[in-house]
Amino acid sequence: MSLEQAKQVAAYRAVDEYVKNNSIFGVGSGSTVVYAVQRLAERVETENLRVTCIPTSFQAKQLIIKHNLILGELETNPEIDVTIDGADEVDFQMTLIKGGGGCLLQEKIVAACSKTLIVIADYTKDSKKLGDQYKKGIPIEVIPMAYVPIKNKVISMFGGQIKLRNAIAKAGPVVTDNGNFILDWIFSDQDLDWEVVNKSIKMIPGVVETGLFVRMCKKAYFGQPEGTVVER
Ligand code: ABF
Repeated sequence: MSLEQAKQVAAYRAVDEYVKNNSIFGVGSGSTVVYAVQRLAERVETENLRVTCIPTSFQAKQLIIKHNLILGELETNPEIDVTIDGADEVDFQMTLIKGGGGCLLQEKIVAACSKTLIVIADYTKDSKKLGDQYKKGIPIEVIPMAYVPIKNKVISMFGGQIKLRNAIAKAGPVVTDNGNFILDWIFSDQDLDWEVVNKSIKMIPGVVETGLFVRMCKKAYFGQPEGTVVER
């Protein structure tokens, strides 16, 4: 089975188990979520479900529109029943690294408004400790004018290295859906207390959000190479 098929089985399983009729559904971002929206569209068609979808990014909004699903917003639907989203890495404590695709801020806002956050991923995202699998570090969304002092502060607090995320070599920094920059923090200590790290980084003026999701995720579905799904 390909990696894409592993993503698909995880996504289908999560949508089948968690999305109910007359519910508000948070739509995550990334390549695995594409399969979740595809499955939701099939179920809406065959089971005549009414599901209002709240996007976590421009990409998610486009997916909802493309599949003719009901597009909602937090202003009118501030309480979400379940959100299904991808992740870059999930550790044994269910701490997530998210934001490899640059959508961490809206993903975290939507997750925080959700009664339940479910992660869907292929087996490469399943990890004992953060950093075992994902080597690109923890994304930190920042106000552009503050990226250098934030970078220095994070390194002085927790060590490691930080890179400003660039769109394409020499084309300039990635700009998020919210007009901010992203720093990728390659941490060197895998035994940090991620809750403390998350809170400490968020206290730095100019930090908008981190890609660390601590105690937010209820369950993860990992699609396996042989086509099964492992749940955590
Ligand atoms: C989003 O998509 C991000 O938080 C994460 O970076 C990424 C997961 O990617 P994929 O599903 O493409 O592997 O959920």
